[in-house]
Amino acid sequence: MLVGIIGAGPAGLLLGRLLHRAGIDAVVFESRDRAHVEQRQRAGILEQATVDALRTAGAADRLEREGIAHDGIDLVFDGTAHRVDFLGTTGARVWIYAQTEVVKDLIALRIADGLPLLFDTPVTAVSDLDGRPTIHYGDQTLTCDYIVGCDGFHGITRPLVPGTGYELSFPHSWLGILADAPPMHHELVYAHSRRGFALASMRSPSVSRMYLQVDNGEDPAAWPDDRIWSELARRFGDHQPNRGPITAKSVLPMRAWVAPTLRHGNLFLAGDAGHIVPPTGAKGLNLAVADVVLLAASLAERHRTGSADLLDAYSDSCLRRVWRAEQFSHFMTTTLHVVPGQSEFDTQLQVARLRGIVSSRAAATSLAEEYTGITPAS
Ligand code: RFL
Ligand code: PHB
Repeated sequence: MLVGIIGAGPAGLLLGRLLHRAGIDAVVFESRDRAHVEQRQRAGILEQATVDALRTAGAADRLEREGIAHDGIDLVFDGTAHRVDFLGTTGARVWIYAQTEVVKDLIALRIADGLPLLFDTPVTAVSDLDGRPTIHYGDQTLTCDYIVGCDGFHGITRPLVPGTGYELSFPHSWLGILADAPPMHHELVYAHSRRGFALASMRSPSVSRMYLQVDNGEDPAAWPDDRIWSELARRFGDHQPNRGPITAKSVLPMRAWVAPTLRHGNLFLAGDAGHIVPPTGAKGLNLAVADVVLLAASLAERHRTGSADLLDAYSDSCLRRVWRAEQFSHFMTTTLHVVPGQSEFDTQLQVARLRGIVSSRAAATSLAEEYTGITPAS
């Protein structure tokens, strides 16, 4: 069996690794160069199931050494911090280990194994999806048994499944920064304030990753470092950021989108090609990993036994989990952000909802289950 994988993000790289361990050949195509793929700043939080998948794939050696376990988060509202205990309520935790590092680890393994990974090679088209599907790149083609679109939200495969997707845009964006400064707290801090949302995350004991709600279309150039630090300071209440040199600054729009199906003939979609969530729930990377774990098992069953039962169930199984994650990400986003022109009534409802979470063990447990990803998909 030969599988053509389009995209060397976490989805494509992990799928390639899992297929290799199941004795299935794959070629991974990536439009960008290696340095670009390894340096693109993205997710930071791994669920336990994601860590387990990387361990099973034999790709967690550095993660075991450098990953930082988090047993809860702080929620700030009305200027006061309240802890939500994940470990105590659910027995589950999450891990800080940047997506850049997951990607570097998977690329290094694929290269060490001598397996095909073609950088600077954009796939321009795919054809014959109902027969022997074919990948077109440069002036060449590769005919496969299956093609998997792991080419993200801006790739070429997302529009190829039948039907139109389901979309929601939010009336705000995030300004994300990296700073050479110790994290302001040992766990993540999600802050609701009348000036808008803020999030304090981290990449290491000496590097902070922080996000600030800004208007859509905001220019990062309008945010000199001093303005960022003073705005963060106003939004975090009890906690105060440690200042340091800002080494990266970008504005990210917030959107949700779900494909109607993750399959068209012998083309499957996985990761951001099939669905995106607003980042407030920290779900995107974890969903991408869950997709390819299931897809690899389904292709392996097809390869080993000839049965297509798991492959036929792949899209529905994934989309059930995706919609649960959309629901949680939407809840976190709408509870914590202040939309332009929001009434005081709505702000009071948000604060009451947050107070409800931190004052009820049942409500806190529910948030912890959703955040750590231990809720069953169905
Ligand atoms: P990716 O990572 O976008 O990779 C797709 C790859 O496909 C390549 N490509 C092509 N290659 C060949 N031919 C073509 N025609 C191609 N078109 C595109 C691209 O160059 C790229 O290398 O998708 P993948 O693998 O599905 O991974 C998804 C994750 O990257 C994404 O869901 C997360 O980053 C989302 N996300 C978060 N997820 C979490 O689980 N936890 C978090 O804490 C979290 N934080 C975040 C996030 C995303 C963010 N941004 C930038 C939207 C924080 C942010 C700020
Ligand atoms: C991150 O560390 O980049 C991060 C963490 C939690 C989120 C989103 C992003 O909800």
